[in-house]
Amino acid sequence: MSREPQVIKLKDYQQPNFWAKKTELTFDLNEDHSLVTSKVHYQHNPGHDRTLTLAGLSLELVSVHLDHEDLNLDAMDYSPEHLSLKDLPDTFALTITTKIYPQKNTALEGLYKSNGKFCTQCEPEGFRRITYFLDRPDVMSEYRTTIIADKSKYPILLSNGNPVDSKDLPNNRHQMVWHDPFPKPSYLFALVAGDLGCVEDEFTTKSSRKIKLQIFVEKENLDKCDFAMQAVKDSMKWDEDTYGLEYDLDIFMIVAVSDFNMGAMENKGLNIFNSKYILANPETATDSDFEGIQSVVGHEYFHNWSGNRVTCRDWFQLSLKEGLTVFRDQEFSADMNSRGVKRISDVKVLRNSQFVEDSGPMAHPVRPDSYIEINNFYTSTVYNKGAEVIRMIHTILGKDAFHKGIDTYFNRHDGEAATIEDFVKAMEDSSGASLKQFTHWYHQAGTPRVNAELSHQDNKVILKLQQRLPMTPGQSDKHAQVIPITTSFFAKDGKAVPFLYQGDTKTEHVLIFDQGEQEFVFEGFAEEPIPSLARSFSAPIHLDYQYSDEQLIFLMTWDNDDFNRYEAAQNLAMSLMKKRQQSPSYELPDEVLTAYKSLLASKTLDPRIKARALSFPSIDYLVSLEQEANIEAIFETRSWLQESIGHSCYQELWDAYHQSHKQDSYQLDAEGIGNRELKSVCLSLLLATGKEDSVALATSLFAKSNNMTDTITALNELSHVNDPRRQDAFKSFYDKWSHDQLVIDKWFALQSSSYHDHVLAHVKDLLEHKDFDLLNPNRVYAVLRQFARANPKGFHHSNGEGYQLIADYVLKIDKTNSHIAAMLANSLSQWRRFDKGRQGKMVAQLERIKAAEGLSKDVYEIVSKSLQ
Ligand code: 0A1
Ligand code: ZN
Repeated sequence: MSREPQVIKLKDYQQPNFWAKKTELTFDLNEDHSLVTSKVHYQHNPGHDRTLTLAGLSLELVSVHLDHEDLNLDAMDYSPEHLSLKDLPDTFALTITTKIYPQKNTALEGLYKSNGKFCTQCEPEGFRRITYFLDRPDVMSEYRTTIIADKSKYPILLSNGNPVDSKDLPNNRHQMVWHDPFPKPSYLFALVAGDLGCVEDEFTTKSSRKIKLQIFVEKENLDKCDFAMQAVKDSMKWDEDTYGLEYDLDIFMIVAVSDFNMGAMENKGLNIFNSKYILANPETATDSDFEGIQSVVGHEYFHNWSGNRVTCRDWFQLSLKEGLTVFRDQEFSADMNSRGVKRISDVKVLRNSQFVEDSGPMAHPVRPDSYIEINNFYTSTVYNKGAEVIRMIHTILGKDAFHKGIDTYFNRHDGEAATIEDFVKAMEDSSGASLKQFTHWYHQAGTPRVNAELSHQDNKVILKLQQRLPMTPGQSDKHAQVIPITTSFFAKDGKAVPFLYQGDTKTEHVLIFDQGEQEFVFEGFAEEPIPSLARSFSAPIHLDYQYSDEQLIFLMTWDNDDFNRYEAAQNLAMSLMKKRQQSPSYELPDEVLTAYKSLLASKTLDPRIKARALSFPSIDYLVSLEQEANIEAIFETRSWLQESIGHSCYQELWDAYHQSHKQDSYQLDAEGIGNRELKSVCLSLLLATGKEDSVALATSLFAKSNNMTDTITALNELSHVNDPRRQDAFKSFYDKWSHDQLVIDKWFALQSSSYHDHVLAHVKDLLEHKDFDLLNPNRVYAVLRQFARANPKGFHHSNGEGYQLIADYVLKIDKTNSHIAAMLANSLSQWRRFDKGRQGKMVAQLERIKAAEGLSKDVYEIVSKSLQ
């Protein structure tokens, strides 16, 4: 960085001097450059200065007209980054023409080209790469967009809203005009131009309006859109049934593109997706790909209300739309599939990314109060912890009051740019409850640690809770938070005990724990029960309760909350690993093995819950729980646990594998998905033993598989095998799928996360492979992010070469796409969690990045905060 970048602060928020009422855009799309003309009708904001300063980025200014006057550019105050006009009247139209180069735009923000198509990404600040504008979310304007392009190359021309006009022009060009009647901020603007195929369907809303649904993809992919289309219809129906929210335009369009920085984008009426979240059929996509598609399609659709109809006043309020929309998409998926399994998946994501983030130098509140680059704040804290905060409001107020609150929020703020306070106020007003203390969840970073102790006297149980919120960067003085602890108790016969609390007797109560230390007294216990606390993960906390292994086995068997049953298995695994670390001769006792065997044998348990109980906490999560983690010891004990279970339960795992393996039939339903997941976990534990027949089993599954889920299960296992069967499998996979980019991403990713001994050299080879493309985010993620995040053995090799490789690529990629470079740089930020040797090596790479000439502010923010 040549100079210290500016820090943007929430407390400095001010309304703009002018509002943009109407925006008319004309795009003249060409092969070398494009011309954009924006005619914006501005209105003065009373009481504010009469200077209008518009944001730009890498823009070439061609002309400016103020109403009808052609302004002399030589006398104007402008640069590629801004354009400023003084002493303006109350209302006026400003017409600006800019010249831009979408073909050279590798940042994938603003207008760019992907695979021959023009497309846009404007959130958060990409619109300023198109034209000079008040590119901030509180400026909402009605858009009319004209697109002009070559008719043969770009027969499809799309923008937000409804199509209003189209015509042919001379020189084989044509134009299309779109009008979006809903005022929106510039970050929701979208344009697409290309030669695309379209899958069409229809949805009839609850008020009997017919909505045309269109998914645009490259023509060879038209057969891979059915699942996504069904997800659109399911989302529309779910939002009507659950919240009474109906779609508003006459047409809803989705376009899939192959170069995209994130998952997808909710542009009004024209969602643009990373093709990974649209294209799927059972031959090319895994069960988890299908789940991802359903939840991302839902997420973007739900933004039409939580994000578009009611948007954010400023980017500090990002969680207002993202936390709420993630909560909505999580609930949608839970309703469409298994609620328990979904909760386990969501908590896993939270622990593996948000808890890790919250315990490191990038920890920030759900509503941050400052940033250097807003792109760095599309984090799991804003998204996933934000969703947990909404979920806690739901738990505390109850479903009915929560839904009333949502109604109030949308009715009150429809068409506005709102704040998190507005949301909380709507919840308070409609429920009568005070959420004042609750809002600490929005302002305080860090994962609370809750310590629980239980005592039993006569027929009473006393639960003593203590909470502590760790210090995080810039925040040392913390307040007690309101933590809902959903609680049940089990008697020795495995039944939930009805108990008396606050005048009510039932088997489950939500405790509102809002002081540093608090005692809860319950009545109705004939014997000392076993507690089941924070059921369904009722709050995003670390809960410490000293269970014995025997109690954990009991809960694994009897708890009727799917999540807590899984949780007991996780805690048991952690307890066993700890015992092994403390005493290297420790072996699994018979009771533990019997518990795992009966879990596998259970006729009633959902196979997916079985599978999850048999998969153990990730290395990253285990590291995040330690001060200076001994990663080798963590790695060894985790492998020991898998290997011990594999050896001792070999026959049971073998049997469960074969019972789940329905060779000839493939079903994309709960039973099929459950069987495939259980089969995968069994195979993994069998292979942990290294036994020859387990490798043969994986090889045979790979050879005979008729669907991508089984193929990837087998290839993943073979990827760690140190013999030619690994290379053979990868070669035949590549030969079969080299034409399909999304499948080849899997091929790259599995090799990058392999635990074989020479993986670093192998990753370097992959980076030289003819199909590797530094400009394609999915490919960069498949190789580099996968290596840094999913291969702790390779990335954290004690020679530090993994860190060096990532730093080399951060610097390379920063020159073309700073957003992706910053995400990659983040993988070095957890250095404090490791031993002194690794710390030194990670810091050296962070210092090297920080010292580089011409660093983007995205990467600068990550590395400088990591080093603080
Ligand atoms: N609002 C989108 C996320 C998104 C953010 C930034 C992007 O490009 C820089 C793209 C998408 C969502 O939550 O789905
Ligand atoms: Zn979102």
